[in-house]
Amino acid sequence: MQLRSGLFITLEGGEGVGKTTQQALLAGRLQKEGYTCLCTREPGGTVLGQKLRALLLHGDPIEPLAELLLYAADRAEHVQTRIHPALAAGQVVVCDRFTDSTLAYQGYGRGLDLNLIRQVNQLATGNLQPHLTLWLDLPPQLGLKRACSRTTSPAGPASLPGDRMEQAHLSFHQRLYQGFQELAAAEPQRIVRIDAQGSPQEVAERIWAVVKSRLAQG
Ligand code: Z5A
Repeated sequence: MQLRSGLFITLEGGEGVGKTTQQALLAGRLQKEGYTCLCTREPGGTVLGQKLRALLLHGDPIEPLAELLLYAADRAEHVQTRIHPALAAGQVVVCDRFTDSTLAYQGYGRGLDLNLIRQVNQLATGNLQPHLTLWLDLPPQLGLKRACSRTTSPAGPASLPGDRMEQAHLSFHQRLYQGFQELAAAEPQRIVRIDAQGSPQEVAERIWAVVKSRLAQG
């Protein structure tokens, strides 16, 4: 099934809230319903992005402003070469993290000015905004516990164990959590809170109810 102008969905939240798990479940559900889906992520949704991802998550410490600009470079390449073409082809794009992560991590987490980040986000995206953002709401302690179990999983980690963000102090993750709460409160039309507690299947059903209703709006 093709949508006239595509649908751009982003998954957001702190560490280990289940974004990657839910992205796969949502894509499976969409495909079953006949939609063509692009599953992608930031950072790392392009060849350039994979190189930037390695620098950002596993390289030497980076100054907050330089870090912000590297995320923006990843995003500019990603939007132009992957997201826009998929939307133009009428696909559903499901992206693991996007601009709200920058506000949460570089803004609430690292302390950069939120208005500066908004300007950089606008530049990198050419003002492209997600149609729907699913904020997976899980207390940071629970997310970190899940993330730790993932990094020791025999199935292998989604990102390498103990990356720079995961090693940050709990207070950093609490600031992120507050950030996502404030972002969701400020844009209730776009950002929908999803209770991320319960089994993956239970969370997937909550997500599907929201996506299905969004698809029904055309
Ligand atoms: N970042 C940034 O700073 N600025 C930006 O602008 C952007 C990103 C775009 C990207 O990491 C990093 O980049 C991120 C922010 C920063 N910081 N870090 N680190 P990422 O997105 O690749 O990784 P992550 O955010 O840390 O995600 P994650 O740890 O991969 O978690 P997740 O994708 O949300 O969860 P998961 O992998 O699906 O699940 C984690 C574990 O929990 C796993 O073992 C699952 O099997 C398990 N799980 C999943 N769901 C459940 C439920 N419902 N119950 C129990 N267990 C579950």
